[in-house]
Amino acid sequence: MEFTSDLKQLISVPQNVAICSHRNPDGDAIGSSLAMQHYLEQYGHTVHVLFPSEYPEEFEVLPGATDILIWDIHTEECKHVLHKKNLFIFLDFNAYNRIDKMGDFIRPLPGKRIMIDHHLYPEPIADHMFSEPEASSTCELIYRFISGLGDSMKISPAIGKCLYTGIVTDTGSFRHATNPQIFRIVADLVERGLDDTSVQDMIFNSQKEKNLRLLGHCLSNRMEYWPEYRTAMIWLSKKDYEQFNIQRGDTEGIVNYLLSIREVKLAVFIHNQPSIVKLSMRSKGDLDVQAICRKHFNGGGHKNASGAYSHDSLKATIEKFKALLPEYKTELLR
Ligand SMILES: [Mn+2]
Repeated sequence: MEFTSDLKQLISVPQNVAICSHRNPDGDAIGSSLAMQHYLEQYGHTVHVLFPSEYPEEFEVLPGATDILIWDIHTEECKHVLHKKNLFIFLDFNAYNRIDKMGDFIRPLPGKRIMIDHHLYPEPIADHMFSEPEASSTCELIYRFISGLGDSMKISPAIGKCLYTGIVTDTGSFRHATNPQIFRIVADLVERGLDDTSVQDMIFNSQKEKNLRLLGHCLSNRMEYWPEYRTAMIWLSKKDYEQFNIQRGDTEGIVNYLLSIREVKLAVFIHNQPSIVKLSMRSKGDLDVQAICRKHFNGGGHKNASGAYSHDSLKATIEKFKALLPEYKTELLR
């Protein structure tokens, strides 16, 4: 990371800052946003964190989480707050369309912009762009941003907790997208007072009973496996959504269970939302699901974890997915 004097000036002189992250914020979005907030507040900045939509309930114990403004819920307050900002920091996304209507609102506003992100194909949406698709998480980049500015001593236990949340969630507990640096970073966070066990409990031991029952239903009744293509699928219908009273976030992580089958290389979770059908794909090794999502289902993300959608019916989407498998047979069996 390289820091211009203009950027150093922006950080060290108090500004009125909006930190924004993407729709359906995950652990990395919320962790990086709150860590950045706690860092900037030490310089006397006035900071608000704004998300287009709600974050999963388990993250509400992170320091500062309950003060986050949600565009879908507090639209007028968000507009009021955003009008006063002179610095916008975009974290864990790299195109205005990832923040929907909030993006349309921010785009014409004056003020400087900083982007820190690890997704592919960034759009030129900021004056200062830190785009590193090789990074494990935006939280890793925030750590490097703070320490690169010579402020390691400002990394408090609270900041450590937020950063560790994003690192653990985006690497699937250090199972993918890792690098040597990430282990050093975590060691440093622990030395700076991070209570890592409490983060693990927050993420992994905070399930509701109904979610465990839903998982059981998915694995028993909604799973298909095609060993000839080393591919497995779980699907959920609108009826399933009603029967299990599925809310936002309840299906998070279900797709990963498919990868726990030794032979599986490609995993897909296909579920029926009110107006569209959504697909979440995961892969092992070199299989690039980002390319599959992009080419066939208007989606994208990362090589081993991507999302997409379809305007076809659930049944037609499943059929389309199945029909694609022969095209990727060589890669799947490699
Ligand atoms: Mn991320």
